[in-house]
Amino acid sequence: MKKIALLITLFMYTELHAQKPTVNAPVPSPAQLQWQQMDFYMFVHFGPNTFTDLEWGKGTEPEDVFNPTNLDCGQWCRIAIAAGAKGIIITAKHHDGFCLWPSKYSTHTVAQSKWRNGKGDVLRELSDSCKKYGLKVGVYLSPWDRNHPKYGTPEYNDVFINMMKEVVSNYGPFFEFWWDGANGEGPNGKKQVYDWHRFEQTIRTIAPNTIVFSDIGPDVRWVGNEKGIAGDPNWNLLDTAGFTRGAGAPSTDTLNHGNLNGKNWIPAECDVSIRPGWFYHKEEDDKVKTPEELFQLYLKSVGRGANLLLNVPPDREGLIDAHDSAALVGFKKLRDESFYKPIADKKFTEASSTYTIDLNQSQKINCVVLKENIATGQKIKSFTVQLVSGNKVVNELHGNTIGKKRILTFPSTKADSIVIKVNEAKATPLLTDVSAYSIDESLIEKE
Ligand code: FUL
Repeated sequence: MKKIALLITLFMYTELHAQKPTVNAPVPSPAQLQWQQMDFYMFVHFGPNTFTDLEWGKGTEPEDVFNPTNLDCGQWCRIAIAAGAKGIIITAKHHDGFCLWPSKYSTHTVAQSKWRNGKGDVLRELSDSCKKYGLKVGVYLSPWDRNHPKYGTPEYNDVFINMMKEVVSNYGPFFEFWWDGANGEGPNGKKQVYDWHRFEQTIRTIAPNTIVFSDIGPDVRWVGNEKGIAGDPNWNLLDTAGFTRGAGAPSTDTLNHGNLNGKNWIPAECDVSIRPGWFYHKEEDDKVKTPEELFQLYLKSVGRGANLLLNVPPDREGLIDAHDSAALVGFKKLRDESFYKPIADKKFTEASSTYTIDLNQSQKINCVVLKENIATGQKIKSFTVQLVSGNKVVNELHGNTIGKKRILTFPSTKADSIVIKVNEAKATPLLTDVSAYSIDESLIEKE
């Protein structure tokens, strides 16, 4: 028995020790890999709901309701940059069907409103501003449309496809295209049978490098909650066969964790609002998440290998409110102060089952950041971080997956070296980066 155990241990050791990382399919596409490095970007919910105080507009709101008195997408961009966000995704059309651009395929758009005498175009202004400020721009287009007279008939699928083509050709390229899975009733009381197959074919043809989000991808999946929290484990893999978007999606638990042996590379995105609602409501001005709360969300999203899509809704002027911008600047400051000066930062190029980081002297640390080389697949199933002081393990942390980035926080511990042990992996893994920090004790992860 003992011999067998020894042989298995030896086999596992040689499997994992000091080798080149092997490719373990599925792997990310170059566009997904690039998108995964973005970590954090902003969501903007803006439209008639901003003016009616609703979350789901009925689709019957007069177009004139939409009337931002002082719209400035440059302000959104400046705030996004101050927050360290890499891009902005806007609700170009929410469930009420109102288009923030003058669409040829709807009569419920900015062009029918009195705003700027019907000449206003939010999507134009945002895409131009993002270009100017070096931010990426993305678009949310709700397939559910409570206004469009064709909704509930096969012709509506053509309308939706035409709208996709219209926004891509006039305002693209987009880094991300967001398909909301909601499917309710339209103006004639009918639900639409979405032609997802054609929607997918269309977007792949007209925007092959755009990352497409929906509950089940094809490129990015919903994380299964709107709280901004990814699971541990968080696999970038998902099985989609037999599932559909919306009601037919995998369980929220599956979306939260992914599938260990999933057939498709579909990483998670954590969408969450800085306020209780997705749209701006004045009475929520004092309910904006604090920098500390945002930092906790960062640990639970980006810190678990997902991307964070943080919604910051502009007000009726068309500006981001001072409560939100202050919280965002505070959030950035906490990240900067925490991560700008590592106590140790070591890069690795050889795959191994054990990684040792010498801290040179005894140091107080409470945060370790690990990065797995996901270009060859996500492999690590279970790992241990040992904090060592004078050859004694003084603290030991356990985790499941690592993925593109894993941030672990723990009560401050004095250590002179850190040992990372890969306990279980799907194939020979490579940790590319291990860094250690001493962050403000009040910021360590809370349940
Ligand atoms: C949901 C929508 O119903 C909400 O209004 C919001 O847009 C959120 C991001 O997605 O499905």
